[in-house]
Amino acid sequence: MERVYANQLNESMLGKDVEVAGWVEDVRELGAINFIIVRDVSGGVQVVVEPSMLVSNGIKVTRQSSIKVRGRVQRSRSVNYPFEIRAESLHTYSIAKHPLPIDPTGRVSASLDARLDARALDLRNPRVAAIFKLRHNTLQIIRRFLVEKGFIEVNTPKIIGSASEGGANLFKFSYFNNRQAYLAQSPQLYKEQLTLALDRVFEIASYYRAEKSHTTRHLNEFVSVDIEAAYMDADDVMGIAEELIHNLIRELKSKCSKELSLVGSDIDVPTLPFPKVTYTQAVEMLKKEYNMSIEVGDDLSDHALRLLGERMKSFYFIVDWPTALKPFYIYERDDDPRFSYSFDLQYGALELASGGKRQHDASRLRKRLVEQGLNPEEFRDHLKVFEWGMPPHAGWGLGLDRLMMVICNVKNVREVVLYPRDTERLSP
Ligand code: AMO
Repeated sequence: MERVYANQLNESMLGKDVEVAGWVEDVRELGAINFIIVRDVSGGVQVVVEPSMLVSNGIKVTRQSSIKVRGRVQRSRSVNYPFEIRAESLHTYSIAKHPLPIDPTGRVSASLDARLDARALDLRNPRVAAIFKLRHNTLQIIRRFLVEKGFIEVNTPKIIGSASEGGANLFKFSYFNNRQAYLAQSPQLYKEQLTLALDRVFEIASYYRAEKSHTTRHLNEFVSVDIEAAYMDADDVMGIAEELIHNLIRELKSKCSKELSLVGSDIDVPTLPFPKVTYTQAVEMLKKEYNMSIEVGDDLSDHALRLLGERMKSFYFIVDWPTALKPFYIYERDDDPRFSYSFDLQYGALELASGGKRQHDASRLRKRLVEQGLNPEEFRDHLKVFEWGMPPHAGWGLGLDRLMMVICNVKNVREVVLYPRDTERLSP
């Protein structure tokens, strides 16, 4: 008999025999007649069972045990379940051993740490599962959007021989003879090189940063959506970012309204174009309106971004950052090289993405490496590509985990990552 999922039960199945498989969410023993709620990934179903069915090899079937039920579909009197199954047989695959570390129904609340320690079980909570269904849909929609825009999906190495984002935050390891190796902080150098022949590329992958700080938005391993496109400039790729986010939220709202409401998200489809503030305007605003002691050239601190986020609560870009604050590969503005064709995409105080137009001239790139205290020798393999007819190009990297925080309306990035890695967490 073919397995049906809880959400597939319908009028046409009344009187027919079906089989459902899942876990026991609830048991209500009312003497001669017992009800259990069997839940699977799609939802819950009420099952009427004989008391003897709830014992397997002399052991009582507990909540969360994995079972299969076969029986006839009938109407139910329950307000929550229009149909129920009168069990003809119940097979127990495995008994859940109590006490369990958390209650995945959410009736007994648990700390985020306790939930992460029992993540596989935590995912049986429909609210938590909804986060990861939204994440899955987000990935599907982003992939489709970028492919439609002519981008080719690529996979670049995560074990690399030179820093992609400069010296800080690198995970180093010694394994390869006479050669220091690193875990990739981003696909930056490769995605740029690939524009030479493939024109438009994107990659969705995990990256690694030795972040020492323990915040609600930093992890040591995070997923980034990266794009890079030949013959585009910063404005072009900002346009792609805002269109992507606009389409994504619109599609999620139409396809995943159930999941959005389960996670308590009421995100609106943002209007296009997203507002743009130049870095210099942001600094002036912070000085004048918030009396902050900040000068042009200073980085925007968390505090500064929080103040800006109070005024700009949704998506907006901060553009034209000082060249010195941006990595070596960013292109200086033609009209004033102290500033660059760069941007950060913000959601209120939260940085979601950064990007810009890239330096495509080999000698200027070499000069920028030196200015940033990096050794051009270590970038020899990268620099030589720039002597093979490099096109002008631009791109961005969008933190998927942070984007999911915004979509799911959660404050801690760990909520939207299955098995987060941070200075305090290496398992499960
Ligand atoms: P950047 O370093 O700003 O840019 O990273 C891009 C985006 O990745 C996310 N992010 C993180 N998310 C969680 N934990 C972290 N430790 C973490 N670090 C970064 C953020 C951030 O905006 N190569 C450039 C992008 C480009 O220019 O194309 C880069 O990596 O959402």
